[in-house]
Amino acid sequence: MKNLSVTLESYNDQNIFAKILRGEISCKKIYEDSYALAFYDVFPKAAAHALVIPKKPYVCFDGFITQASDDEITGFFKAVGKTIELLGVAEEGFRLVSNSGEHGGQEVPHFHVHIMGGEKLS
Ligand code: DGP
Repeated sequence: MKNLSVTLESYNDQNIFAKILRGEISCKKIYEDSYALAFYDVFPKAAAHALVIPKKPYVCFDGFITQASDDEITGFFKAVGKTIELLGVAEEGFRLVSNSGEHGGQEVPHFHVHIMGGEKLS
C-alpha cells in the first residue's frame, strides 16, 4: 500500500479523467453526484460498459481505500450501485473490474471501476 503523500504527490491532474471531471473533455454521462461521476467507456469491451470515478484525485484503488473518508467510500460505491441500476444490468448480471497499477494494466491514473454487462461475458 502506498502512503498518503506518495499517492497525492504522484497524481497527475492532466490525466484524461481529471480533464473529464473539469469539463475540458466531454463524456457520455450516466450518473453524477457529489462523490462520483459515471460515464460510458469510449472503447467498450462489452455491450454495456461504464466507468465510475471518484470526484477527488485518487490514483488507484489502494490510494482510495486507504485515504478516502468513510463517507467518500460509501458515496462512491453507492454511485457504482446506482450506475448498475441505470445501465439496466443488475438482473442479468455484470462484471466489476478495477485495474490498479502497472501489473493490473491500469491505463488512466485516476481510480475507476469498470462495469461491464449487457451480454454474456467470456
Ligand atoms: P484502465 O485500463 O482500467 O485504466 O481503463 C481505462 C479506460 O478508460 C479504457 O477502457 C478506455 C477508457 N477511456 C480512455 N480515454 C477515455 C476518454 O477520453 N473517454 C472515455 N469515456 N473513456 C476513456
